[in-house]
Amino acid sequence: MVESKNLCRGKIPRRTFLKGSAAMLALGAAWLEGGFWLSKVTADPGKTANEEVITYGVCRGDCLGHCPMRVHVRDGHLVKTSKLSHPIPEFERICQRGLTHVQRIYAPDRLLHPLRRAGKRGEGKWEQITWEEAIAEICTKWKSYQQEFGPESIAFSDCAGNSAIDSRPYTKRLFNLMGSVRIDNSFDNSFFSGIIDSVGESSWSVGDDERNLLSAKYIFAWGSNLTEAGHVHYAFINKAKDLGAKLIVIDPNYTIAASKADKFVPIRPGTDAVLAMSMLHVAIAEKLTDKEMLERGTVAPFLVKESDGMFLRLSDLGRAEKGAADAIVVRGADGQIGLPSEIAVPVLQGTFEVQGHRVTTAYDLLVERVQEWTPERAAEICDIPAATIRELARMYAKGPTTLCAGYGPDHYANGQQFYYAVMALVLATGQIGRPGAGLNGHAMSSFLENYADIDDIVTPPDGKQGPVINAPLVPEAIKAGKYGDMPLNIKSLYVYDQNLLGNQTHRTAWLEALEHIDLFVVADVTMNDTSRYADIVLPVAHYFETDTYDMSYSGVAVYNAKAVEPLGEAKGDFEIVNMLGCGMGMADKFSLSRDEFFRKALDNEKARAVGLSWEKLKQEGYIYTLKPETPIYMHGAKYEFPTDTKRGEFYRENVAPVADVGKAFDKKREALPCWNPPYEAWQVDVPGFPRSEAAAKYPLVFTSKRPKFRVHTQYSSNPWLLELWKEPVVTFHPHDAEKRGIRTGDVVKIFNDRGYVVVKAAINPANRPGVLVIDHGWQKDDFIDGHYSDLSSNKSDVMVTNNAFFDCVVEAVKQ
Ligand SMILES: Nc1nc2c(c(=O)[nH]1)N[C@H]1C(S)=C(S)[C@@H](COP(=O)(O)OP(=O)(O)OC[C@H]3O[C@@H](n4cnc5c(=O)[nH]c(N)nc54)[C@H](O)[C@@H]3O)O[C@H]1N2
Ligand SMILES: Nc1nc2c(c(=O)[nH]1)N[C@H]1C(S)=C(S)[C@@H](COP(=O)(O)OP(=O)(O)OC[C@H]3O[C@@H](n4cnc5c(=O)[nH]c(N)nc54)[C@H](O)[C@@H]3O)O[C@H]1N2
Ligand SMILES: [Mo]
Repeated sequence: MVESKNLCRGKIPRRTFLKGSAAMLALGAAWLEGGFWLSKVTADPGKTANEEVITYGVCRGDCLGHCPMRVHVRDGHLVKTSKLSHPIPEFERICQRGLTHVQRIYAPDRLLHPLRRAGKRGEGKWEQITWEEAIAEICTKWKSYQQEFGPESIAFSDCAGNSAIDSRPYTKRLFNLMGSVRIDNSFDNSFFSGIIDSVGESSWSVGDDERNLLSAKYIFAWGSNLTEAGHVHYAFINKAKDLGAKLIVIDPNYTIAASKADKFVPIRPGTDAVLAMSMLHVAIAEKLTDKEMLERGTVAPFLVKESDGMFLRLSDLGRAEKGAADAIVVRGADGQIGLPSEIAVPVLQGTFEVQGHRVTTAYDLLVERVQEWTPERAAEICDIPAATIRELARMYAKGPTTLCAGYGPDHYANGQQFYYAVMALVLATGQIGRPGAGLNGHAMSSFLENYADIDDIVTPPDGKQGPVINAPLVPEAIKAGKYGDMPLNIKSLYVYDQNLLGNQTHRTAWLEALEHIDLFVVADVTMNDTSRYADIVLPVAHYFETDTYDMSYSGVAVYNAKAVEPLGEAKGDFEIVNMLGCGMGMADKFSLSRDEFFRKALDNEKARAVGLSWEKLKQEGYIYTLKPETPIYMHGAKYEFPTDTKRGEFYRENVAPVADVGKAFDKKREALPCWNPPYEAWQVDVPGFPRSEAAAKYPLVFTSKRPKFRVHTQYSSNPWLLELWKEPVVTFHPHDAEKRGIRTGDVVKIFNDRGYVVVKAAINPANRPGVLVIDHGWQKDDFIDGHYSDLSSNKSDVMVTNNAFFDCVVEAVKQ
C-alpha cells in the first residue's frame, strides 16, 4: 500500500512503496502501513442531498489570524467554509488556507483510530487498538513510571495546533494534577522576553489593536514577513499606506513586503540589536528623544545604585521597611529625593551621592551604553551605510511610528538582544501609547480578549505543578538523566498540538533522546513527522468536529458548533484528557462535560461585561465584542505600562536567565541593551568580532520563511494548496549559486556537522548573498532525503533559552 499523503502530490514516496506492499502481502490485514488513517467518506444513501446547514467556527493553528468563519454542511459532510462578515472591513477576512478546510477534514493523512506501533519506531507499521486498550496501556505504564521514578518521569509538550480552551489549556489540567514535566516549546521566547520585560503584556499579547496602524506615518517592518506570515493582517498595512504611511522594511532579504516598501534596508543577519542601539544613539545625539515619556513613562529617572545595580528605594534612605510599601525614588533638579508623585520634574541624567549611596539615573546608563554605537561603527557590523542609520533614526523619532517586529531576529542565539534594544528605542523616542505609535502587525498586534477564565481548572489548587524545561535543553537532559543538578528520569513523552519532530531544532538530537524514552504518545489529527515515531497514536478530531468556543483575533466570540461527527474514532483533546485523567485514578477530577466546562469558563465578570455566556453564544452563534470604548492602543497610554514598575523598563534591575541552569552571566551587562554576534551565523571579520569558527567551515547561513500555503506543517498535504506550491525549494543568491555551479531546478545537498537535507534549488536575486532561504513547514517525506530540521542547532544564549532556527551555517553541493 502506498502512503496516500504522497500520492496526492503525484509522486511515489521513496521509502515506503515497496516496504508497504511487502507488508500487505506478508501479514494481510493484521497491520497495514499507512492504512489505518485513510479516510473513507461515503454519503449516507438514505438521505436527501442538498439541504445546507451553516454553523460557525474559528480557524486555528498559529498563523496569528484566528479568523471566524461559516462552516457549511450537507448530509453530515463539511462541504465548504466561507468568511463571516465583520462590521470593520479590514477585519473581515478568510485566506486560501481557511477556504480549504474541507480538504483538511477529509485529508488522507487523518488519523482515524488509536494505533500501537508494530514495527521499529518511525517505520510506519501499526496495529489498530481500541480506545480502552490505548488508555489502559498508557495509564498502566505511567503509573509504573511514577512509582519507580517519580512524577517527573512523564513529560508533556505542546504548541501551535489548537489553542482553544478545550484543547491545549485543558490538557494542562492533566499534567498539573499529575505533577509531570512541562516542556516549554521555546518557540519565539526571545521575542516575548524582550518585549514583555520592557513594556509588559496587554490582555492577550504585546501590542495594539490593528486599527491603530491606520494613524501611523511610519511603519517599520523589522524582521517581519508581513505579506506571507501575516497576510490576513496586511489589509491594515495596505490601508495605512493608502492613507500616507511610509513602509520601511529591515530584512536581509528582499521580501515581498520589501517590494511594497518605501525603503528597504538589507541588514546583515543577527545584527539588529546594533542597528536599534545606533538609531537610539542618533536620537539622543540629535535630541530627538521624548522627554515627557522618559520622565513619566519609563524608568529613566530612577536612580541605580552602583553597589548592587538596584533602584534606590525609600528603605535605602531609612524611610520605609523593605517590602511592599518600599517605593522607588527619583531626584529633583534641586537635589530633593522623593517619590515620583512628589517631584514634578525628575532629573534624567547625572551621578549623585545620596545618603552614602552612589547612584546614576537609569537613563544615563542607557546613554552611556549606546555611546559606542555610532552610526559609523554600527555600519561595519550591520552592513548598512551610516547615513541610512541616521535617516532611519530621524524617521523613527519623528513618528507617529508603529513597530511591526517579526521573529526573524528572534531566530538567532542572540535574539532577545534585538527586542530589548528596539524597545529602548521605542520608549526613548516615545513612539508608543498614542494614535499611530506603538507595536503592531501580525506578530505584535493585540489578540484582543479571550473572555474565558479557566485558571482554577487548568491550575487546580491541589495540583502538583512539575518542573518546566525548555525544549532545546530536553534532549540533553533525557540523555544525561538530569537537568542542571536535578536528577531527571523521563520515561514517557506525551506530545499534542505540536509536530515536534518537524519543528524543533536539531531533530537528530531528539531522535537520539527518544531512544531513552520507553513510551512515546502522540495525540494529533494527522499522521506526520512526530506521530509516525510514536509508540501509541491517539487520533484527535478536527476542531469543526467538536463543540467548542473560540475567540477570533478580530473580536468575535464564536460558538464553534460540532458541524460534523468526528471521522473514524477520533475524539477531541477534552475527551482524551478526561479518559486519561480517569485512567490515572482521578475520575472525580475529570468528570466535567464539555457543556459544563464551557459554561463555567464563560461565567465571569469580564465575559458578562460584553454580554457573553455559553448559553447566549449557543443561541446566537457568534457575538461581536468590540465596543467603541474598547481601547485601541495597549501600552503607554497616559504613560502607563503593565510592568512591575508601571513604567517602560529599558533597565532591568532583576535581570536573570529565563532557564536558570546555574550558568554564569554578567548582570551589569545584561541589565541594559547589549549585543554579541550570533553563535554560528557570523560570517565576517569585523574588528573586535572575528568570524565564527563554524562559518569558516560552513559559509552559508541557512534560514527559512513562512509560506502563505501552510501554517508550520499544517495544510502540508492539502491538494488545493499543493497545486500552488508543490515541493520545498531552497533559494540561493546568484553569486552563491554560480560559485557552486548550481542552477534553478538542480537537486542540492545542504549539510553541516549535524545533518543534511536534499532538495531542489532555485536562484533568487532577492536573497542576501551568503544567505539560503527555504520555505518553512515541509516534512520528512517532502524532502528528497534528510530533513531541514536536522541542520539547525539547539544552542541558545544563557539569558533566554530559545530555538534559534537561523543561527545555523551550512555548505551546499549540487547532487
Ligand atoms: N526551520 C524552522 N522551524 C521552525 C520555525 C522556523 O521559522 N523555521 N518556526 C518555529 C515556530 S516560531 C513555531 S511557533 C513552531 C510551531 O511548531 P508546531 O507547534 O509543531 O507547529 P505545527 O506544525 O502547526 O504543529 C501543530 C500540530 O498540532 C496538530 N493539531 C491541530 N489541531 C489539533 C488539536 O485540536 N489537537 C491536537 N492534539 N493536535 C492538533 C496539527 O495536526 C499539527 O501536527 O515551529 C517552529 N519551527
Ligand atoms: N502563513 C503562515 N503564517 C504564519 C505562520 C506560518 O507558519 N505560516 N507562523 C506564525 C508564527 S508561529 C510566527 S512565529 C510568525 C512568524 O512571523 P515572521 O517572523 O514575520 O515570519 P518569517 O517568515 O519567519 O519571517 C522572518 C523574516 O525575518 C527575516 N530575517 C531573517 N534573518 C533576519 C535578521 O537577522 N534580521 C532581520 N531584520 N530579519 C531577518 C526573513 O528574511 C523573513 O523575512 O508567523 C505566523 N504566521
Ligand atoms: Mo511561532
